[in-house]
Amino acid sequence: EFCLQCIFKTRGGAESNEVEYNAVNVNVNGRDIKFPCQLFINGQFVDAENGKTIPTVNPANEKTICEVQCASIGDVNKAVKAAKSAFEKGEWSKISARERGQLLFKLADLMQQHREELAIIESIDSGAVYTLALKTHVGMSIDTWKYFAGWCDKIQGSTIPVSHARPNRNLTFTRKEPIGVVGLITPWNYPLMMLSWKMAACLAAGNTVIIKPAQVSPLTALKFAELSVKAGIPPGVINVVPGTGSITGHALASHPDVRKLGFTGSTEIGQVIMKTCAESNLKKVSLELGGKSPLVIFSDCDLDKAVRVGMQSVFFNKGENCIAAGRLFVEDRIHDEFVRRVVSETRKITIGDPLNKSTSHGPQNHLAHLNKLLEFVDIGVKEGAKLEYGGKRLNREGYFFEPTIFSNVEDTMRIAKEESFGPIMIISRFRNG
Ligand code: TAP
Repeated sequence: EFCLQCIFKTRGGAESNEVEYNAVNVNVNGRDIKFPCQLFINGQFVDAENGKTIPTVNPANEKTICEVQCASIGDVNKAVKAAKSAFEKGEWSKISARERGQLLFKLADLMQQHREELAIIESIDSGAVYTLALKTHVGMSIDTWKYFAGWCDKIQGSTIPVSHARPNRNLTFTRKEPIGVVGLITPWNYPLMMLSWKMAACLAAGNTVIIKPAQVSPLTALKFAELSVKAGIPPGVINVVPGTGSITGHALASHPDVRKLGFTGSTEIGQVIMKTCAESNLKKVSLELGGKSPLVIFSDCDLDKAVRVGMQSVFFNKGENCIAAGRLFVEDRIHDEFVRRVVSETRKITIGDPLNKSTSHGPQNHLAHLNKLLEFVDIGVKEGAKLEYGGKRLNREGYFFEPTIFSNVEDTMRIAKEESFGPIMIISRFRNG
């Protein structure tokens, strides 16, 4: 007989479930914080079988925070085996939907208790401004877990009134069942939130998961794994395999025992993933890819508000935001005034240490991304767009990039078509009527 109490009892009580790991200890703003840097497989933190590691760097000071174990193909195989076993015969497969919900609520509560720690880790690992990390990266993750915890016992099928083939009487109904082992591959811009959006729904439905976080920002996923043990989530239900996309991610996408793959990232890699999923075992696949959303500003707008909203929509989370406004179309009657005001307001943005509560704009997530933004600016200038403001790396340590504004952008230009994924405002003029 399996029940929540049994899980808690066999695993040492809901509050006292602890897991051992090689801790990374850091002191940030006078606060001691510890987190794991190993793979999390079958409820335990372990080293990669080949001992390979990847350094993870604090983008605010360019210093290595720690070396994180990098999962090999063999490690992915172990994680999939653990997830399959947990799904088919573990405690997870035997508890009721309501009990599953209680475990997820418990996990959300623990995230709430550890929210400041999680926000600090997110901030040093991804460059997110601490106040934003607390509210958005972590706060929205907790909300997501609570929301999906509530779904666990509400997933139901329907009965369908088909015509009877007389003399038989048929009962036709649907039953929604978990699919099994799910692989998740996430990007670096909102590490914990991406994990939460993908994983919470999977677990609520009763699946087991293996996640490969982005190699440049894996730390909150590992801290989360520690909290999942504290919450009493059984071994094998959640597995975290940091590593590279080309080896670890590919091993997950191509694994024959993974039944579904959830991916968020670039359109190019999305195409690769879809092909890999098809060629391996035709696993189901969900892709959330790039975009270039427009924000249209008409002359009868409240200009102060339009400037505020325009800046938020481009500069939020230093532009590393999948719902950022990729282009702004401003009606010609207010165009010049809009550009003047937006430049003047952008000058006032406080750029600096993301842990400092007065900072509103932190460093870009990692060096390769910063370099891509500098290249994007070069392309814009060469194509003839007008660089109104910014466009340069800041002359200080850290991957800081000036919030940037381009005007006179034509539809045919590359900067009008490609996503920068950074704080670069692309303004085009339009005539209304
Ligand atoms: P990608 O380069 O596509 O990477 C996303 C994830 O895929 C990373 O974990 C990456 O591993 C992994 N990966 C790379 N190659 C792979 C392969 N061959 N097989 C399996 N996995 C592989 O994107 P990114 O640079 O991290 O994120 C930025 C992009 O994500 C932007 O273009 C943005 O549009 C998009 N994005 C979209 C959304 C939504 S909701 N639509 C949200 C956020 C971001 P590594 O860590 O080794 O790179």
